[in-house]
Amino acid sequence: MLDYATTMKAPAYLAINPMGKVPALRHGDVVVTETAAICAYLADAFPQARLAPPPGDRLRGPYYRWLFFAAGPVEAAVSNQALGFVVAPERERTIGYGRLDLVLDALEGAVSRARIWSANAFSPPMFMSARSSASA
Ligand SMILES: N[C@@H](CCC(=O)N[C@@H](CS)C(=O)NCC(=O)O)C(=O)O
Repeated sequence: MLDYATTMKAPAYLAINPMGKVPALRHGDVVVTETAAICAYLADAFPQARLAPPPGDRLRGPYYRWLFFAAGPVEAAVSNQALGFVVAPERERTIGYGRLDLVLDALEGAVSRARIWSANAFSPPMFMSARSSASA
C-alpha cells in the first residue's frame, strides 16, 4: 500500500516507477507504468477478456488512435486546465491539443460513434478518456 505523499516517493517505489507516480503494474517480472501502456499491456496479456481488437483487426487503428489521444492531448489539456494555464489563441497551433473544448468535442464524438468491440463494453481508450475527462 502506498501513501500518496511519502512512500510514493521512497526508493522502493521509485525503483518501480522513477516518476514516483501511480499507476504502476507489476505482472510477474514485468513492470509497466503509464496508464495507456498498462491498458494496452493488459489487453494483450489477457486476450480472452476482449479489451481490444486483436492484432491485424482494422479496428486496431481507432483503438491506437484513442489510446494515444487519451495519453497525449487529453492528459495535457486536462492538466493545463486544472492548473489554470490558458493557451493564448495565437499559440494554439504550437500546442498539440490546441484547445480543451476541441479535445472534449473530439472525445464526445468518438464516444458517441464508438463501436463496441469488447464484451465488457469497457475498452481501454474509453476507460482512459473517461478517467481524464472526469477531472476536466
Ligand atoms: N502520465 C501518467 C500520469 C500519472 C499521474 O499523473 N499520476 C498522478 C495521479 S493521477 C500521481 O501519481 N500524482 C502523485 C505524485 O506525483 O506524487 C499516466 O498516464 O499514468
